[in-house]
Amino acid sequence: MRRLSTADPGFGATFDALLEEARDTTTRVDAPVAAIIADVRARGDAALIELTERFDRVRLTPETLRVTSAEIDAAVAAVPAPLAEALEVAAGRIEAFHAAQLPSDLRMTDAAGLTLGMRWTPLDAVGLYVPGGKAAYPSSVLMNAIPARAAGVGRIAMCVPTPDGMLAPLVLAAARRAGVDEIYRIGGAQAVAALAWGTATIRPVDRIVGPGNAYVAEAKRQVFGRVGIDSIAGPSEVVVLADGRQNPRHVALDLLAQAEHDEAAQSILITDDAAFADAVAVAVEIALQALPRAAIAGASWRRNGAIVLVRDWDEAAGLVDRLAPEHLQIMTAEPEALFGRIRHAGAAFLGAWCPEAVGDYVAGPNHVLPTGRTSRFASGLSVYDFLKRTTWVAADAAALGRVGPAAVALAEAEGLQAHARSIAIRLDSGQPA
Ligand code: HSO
Ligand code: ZN
Repeated sequence: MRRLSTADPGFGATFDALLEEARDTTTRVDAPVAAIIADVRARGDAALIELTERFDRVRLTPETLRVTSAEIDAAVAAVPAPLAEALEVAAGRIEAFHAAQLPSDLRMTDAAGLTLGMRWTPLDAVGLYVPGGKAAYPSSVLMNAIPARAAGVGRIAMCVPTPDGMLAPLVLAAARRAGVDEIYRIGGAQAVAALAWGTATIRPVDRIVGPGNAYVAEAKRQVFGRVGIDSIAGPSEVVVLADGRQNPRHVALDLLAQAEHDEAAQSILITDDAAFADAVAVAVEIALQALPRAAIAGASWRRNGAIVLVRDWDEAAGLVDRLAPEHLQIMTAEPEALFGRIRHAGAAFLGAWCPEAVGDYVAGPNHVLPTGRTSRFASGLSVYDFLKRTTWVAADAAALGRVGPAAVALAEAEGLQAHARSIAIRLDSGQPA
């Protein structure tokens, strides 16, 4: 963990170095991924079955590739009631927030008499990748599938690897609650290839979303263009802005909640109170001793963590914009006013009673967010990721008469005579037919 102060003479250079540090150390796997995609394209289900036996030690047939609805029923029944209720609280709240995002179509008639519109249409089919093993987060199933459903996507196909046959019941229960019943027990680059290109048993989709390991991320990159993809998620980040009136033990756990995701995660505290900074540093060490994931959280905190002392909140706001963090927590006297002075963050959590973890599960907004400073130009997952726009124009003879001559002039300047004449012929006749 680094301690920085904006009052230090070398602060500018140290902070620049912090911004530039590459935390994502994933190895390059483009060649093996290209080979897997080519294999799935060439041999379809047979390739999926072979690769799944090799990587997940599971023998499938074309009949057992897909999880049956009886298996999903059994998984739902296996979820203890309190967990099922928690899943319902989360799903209901995520659903309500995403349904509220649905945009309306645009329609306007302008001074020239043209009617202009923009219409939203959901995607036909979406593929959802869910990592297997320990990283199979049921909350992420909800966060990816519910917005697609809310947008009106007709078909959602989910892929989840089942190493040694293991499939968490809560993942299936989350899928069922989110309205996903087309689930395949395949993972890795082969699953992404199947979703993009289709096989005899898996129909192709139009867009693939969901986190995955380096192979999955690279496969998404390679199928991009044939299908749409979401942004490639890097290690998680949080910036906490807290004044000296906050509870250092609360802030310590907020920092560690992010750190426990991944050794490459980054947690940064920005405060205007030096004694508070010391207290949080101590509280982190104490809290670490009681955490089951202390090895991961501790490594993340030591390697990538930072505490930055600022002179005032304006200075803090400037630093946050340069960090453009995935998550921003603001624990000051007037969090909303301070938030108004910050432009770049994937998602913000305002006040002492709003830890980021509440947003990971039950608040309602999405937890799939831009990482690695990309909140400068990117946003979290929403219904917009599952909708597309079609613009439309309607004109009558009078409207064409008003705007047509300008188009003819521009078409002629571009040397495109068919363009020019397709308009001019109508202007000359004064008749649409
Ligand atoms: N904080 C993670 C999401 C997550 N947390 C899933 C718990 N489960 C990235 O936003
Ligand atoms: Zn989290």
